[in-house]
Amino acid sequence: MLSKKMKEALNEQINKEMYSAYLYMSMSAHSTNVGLPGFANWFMIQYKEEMEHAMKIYDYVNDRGGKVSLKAIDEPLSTFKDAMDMFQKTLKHEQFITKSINELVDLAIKEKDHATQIFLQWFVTEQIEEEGNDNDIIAKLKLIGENGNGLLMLDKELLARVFTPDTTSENA
Ligand code: OFO
Repeated sequence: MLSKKMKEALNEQINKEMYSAYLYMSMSAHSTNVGLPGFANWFMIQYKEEMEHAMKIYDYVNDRGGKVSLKAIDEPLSTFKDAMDMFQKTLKHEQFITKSINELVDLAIKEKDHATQIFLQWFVTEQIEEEGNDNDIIAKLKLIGENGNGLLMLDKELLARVFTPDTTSENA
């Protein structure tokens, strides 16, 4: 059984993951609109991953006998200066999510909730990958600078990203 505090914090995290999905869906739409199908693909896969994160927590709250309560999802930004702006905002958002996951772990430790501590380890590891991916793409965008050909080459590279469902999830 989850404590009230733990359940509320996990429900908040479901909302943050749903907002993440919404934000990346919006970046995907923007990328399509400015003629960058590879970036659009990358962000759409990111959207799917975030939905998976939300569902992972949703299932966990249910499995532990808690009640999932869904909250309103904030409206995401819909216009961006350029590709660098999208990825800098993505990195900043992921750093916020990492902080939020770390706070959940702190709470699970405080509540002596061992099951939730173990559950959250997957998210701790995932955040290393998420921030790493964003930093890699930001580094490439810095090299590209104002070079249009470079941007189109990176767009082609991002078009190759495929969605790999998480097999550890109940919804996989
Ligand atoms: Fe982007 O990792 Fe979930 O939110």
